[in-house]
Parts: sequence; structure tokens; C-alpha cells
Amino acid sequence: MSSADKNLSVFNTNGLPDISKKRFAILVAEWNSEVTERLFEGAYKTLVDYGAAPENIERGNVPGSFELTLGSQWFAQRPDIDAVIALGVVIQGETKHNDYINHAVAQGITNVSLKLDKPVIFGVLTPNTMEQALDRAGGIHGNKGDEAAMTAIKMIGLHENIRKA
Ligand code: RBF
Repeated sequence: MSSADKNLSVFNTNGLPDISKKRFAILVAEWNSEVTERLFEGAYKTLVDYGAAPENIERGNVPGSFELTLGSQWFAQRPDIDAVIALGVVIQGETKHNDYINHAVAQGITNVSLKLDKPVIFGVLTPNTMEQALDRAGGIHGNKGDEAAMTAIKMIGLHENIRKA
């Protein structure tokens, strides 16, 4: 399915783990905050809807998506944090600058996840227009924040299953 057709808030929820004692950090970029706030609301609600305790969800803000990498690392370094969800919106502009940000953040978050050996979720929208961003932040294509939170839950479950095997 292409990302244009996908509804980001519709997922398979079979076999999800118990997350009532798991701790989550949600990092939110302030650039395009009218969108990133909606991503945060979606991620927070999804965690709570699927069993996370509100007191086990922390929020941190970073100025822009570029800073999501280091912010994620600071949270991921904490032994009590089970997963980090990094939320941002980089709208493709006329310069190449946005490509550099997207690439740096995707690579940086991957590195943090592997280094700290825990889920650090890339919840960054990279649309061409603000309208496309809003469509994916609680609009017709669902909410990328929901999807990022569900990805964190599923990765926690996968890790538990692999360790049990
Ligand atoms: N941060 C975002 O989260 N989304 C953006 O669309 C975005 N666009 C930027 C465009 C330019 C030309 C620059 C210089 C920065 C942009 N940033 C954006 C901010 C970036 O992630 C970072 O916070 C700053 O570059 C730090 O000075």
C-alpha cells in the first residue's frame, strides 16, 4: 500500500504486550507546532488507549526536528525508559535543506536506537505541503502520532517475545 492510501490510525492490534508498567518518552519538535501538537495528542492517546499509565508518559520539546536525535538519545539513555517516540514535521521546501534534515534525523534516530538497544520511533512527517501534513495529523489519512505510538508498543512486544523464546 502506498503511503498516500494508508490510514495511519488503522492497525492490526493482535497480540499486543501489556504496557501498563512501561515508560515512554515522547519528544516533540516545535517547528510546525500546529501539526506536531496533533501528532503528540495522537501518540499520547494511543499509548493510554492501549494500556500505558499517564504517569508513565513523559514529554520533552526540542526546537526543530534536527534536534530530535540528541533529545532521543538523552531519553533513551535512561534505564527506566522503555521506548522513545520522536515527533516532527519537515515540509519539503524549495531548497535541499529539508532533505538534509530528514536524512540526518532518520539516520540519527536509527543510530540511537541501535546504540541504546531500545525502540526509538521515527514519527516524522515529510510531506510536500502543510495540507498533506494536516491530512496525516488527525485528518483524512489518520495520525502519524498514533502510528508512531503503536510502533513503539509493537516493538516492545517483539522484544519481549524474542527474549522469551
Ligand atoms: N525543523 C523542522 O522540524 N521542520 C522543518 O520543516 C524545518 N525546516 C527548516 C528549514 C531551514 C531552512 C532551517 C535552517 C531549519 C529548519 N528546521 C526545521 C529547523 C531545524 O530542524 C533545526 O531546529 C535548526 O536548523 C537549528 O538551528
